[in-house]
Amino acid sequence: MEQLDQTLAAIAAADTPEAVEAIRVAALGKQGWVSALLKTLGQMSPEERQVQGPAIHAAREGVTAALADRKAALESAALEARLVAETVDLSLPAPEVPRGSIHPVSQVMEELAEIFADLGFAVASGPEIEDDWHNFTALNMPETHPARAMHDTFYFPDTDAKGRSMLLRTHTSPVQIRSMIAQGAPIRIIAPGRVYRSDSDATHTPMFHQIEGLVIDKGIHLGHLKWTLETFLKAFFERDDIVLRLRPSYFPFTEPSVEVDVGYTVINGKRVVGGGGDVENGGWMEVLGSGMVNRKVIEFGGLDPDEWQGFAFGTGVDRLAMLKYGMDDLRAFFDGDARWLSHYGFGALDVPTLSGGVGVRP
Ligand code: 2U9
Repeated sequence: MEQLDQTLAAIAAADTPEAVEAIRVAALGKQGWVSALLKTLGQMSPEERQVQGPAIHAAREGVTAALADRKAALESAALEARLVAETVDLSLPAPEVPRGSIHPVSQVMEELAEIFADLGFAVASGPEIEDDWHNFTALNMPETHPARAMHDTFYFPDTDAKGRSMLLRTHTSPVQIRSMIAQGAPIRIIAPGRVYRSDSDATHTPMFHQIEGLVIDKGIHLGHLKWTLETFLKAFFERDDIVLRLRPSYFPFTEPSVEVDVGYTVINGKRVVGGGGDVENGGWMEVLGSGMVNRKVIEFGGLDPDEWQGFAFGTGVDRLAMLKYGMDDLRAFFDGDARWLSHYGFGALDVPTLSGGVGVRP
């Protein structure tokens, strides 16, 4: 078969995968010569077919095998050529790696999540753009409540479809309201996140980070609150000599309300959390607000306050970070200064764990 010899010669001479493919199409493709020969079998006499049939099929198999061999040979030659051409110089210096660090706020949020997870708290989140019902009304701050004015709220110009004023949440409390409504009781959550107030000086930024906690169950009392906060502060500041002072206070969402001070000791002119209190080189600083959840707030959350009680607390994450890691200007937290970030930032592998200590420095 002349065509077979020509095709086999062409395959042997083909030096690219594209050339091999072109030969395959010319021989085995729909319009190819092998396919044309196969079609002639139908018109042949049985005797003729007995001779031609095996010959044509043998030609097809021969071409198919030659194509596969040539393709494999070309591929292995191409791989060989790449392996020779591509070299890695292991003596070269390592390439510049992207430099970055975990912001102290992120690190402290992780530490807090770790500590509270160990106490059985889940992390809840919610929208930063809120309506005034979830941010104020449900927290026992009706429209005329003076606390609304005190929050220096950023309002949006338009209301939502239900006619409610829209705003940037002034605290993370609406997250707990949404959780109560969505999941009912019992509840044990922390809500960390960004909050916004129109306020700006050395100790206030228009955006800051809060963490709030909420426990709702049967028979919850102030003793549970005190134990939880003491356990949390000991784990966070990694010292056992943490002393708390609970002072009566007022928040619309809690009744009674309690402000929590922690004892500090003055060491080299700096306040260090731990010890302290009413001793000569010490004092008290406020670190948390808290209280028993107001009955009205439990009702707004869709629960029966005669059946369910709870405690709640709130504090500033940025301030906790400053107290633990010794920064003195809150504004630097949000300047994005690379030198500040490399000094105070954490390595990506410094994952806080209770077993390894939640505050290991790089
Ligand atoms: C629900 C019920 C009660 C959360 C609470 C505080 C006290 C508090 C602020 C202190 C200064 C945070 O950093 S700060 O701005 N917070 O004092 N927050 S009790 O009470 C809640 C929250 C949600 C449903």
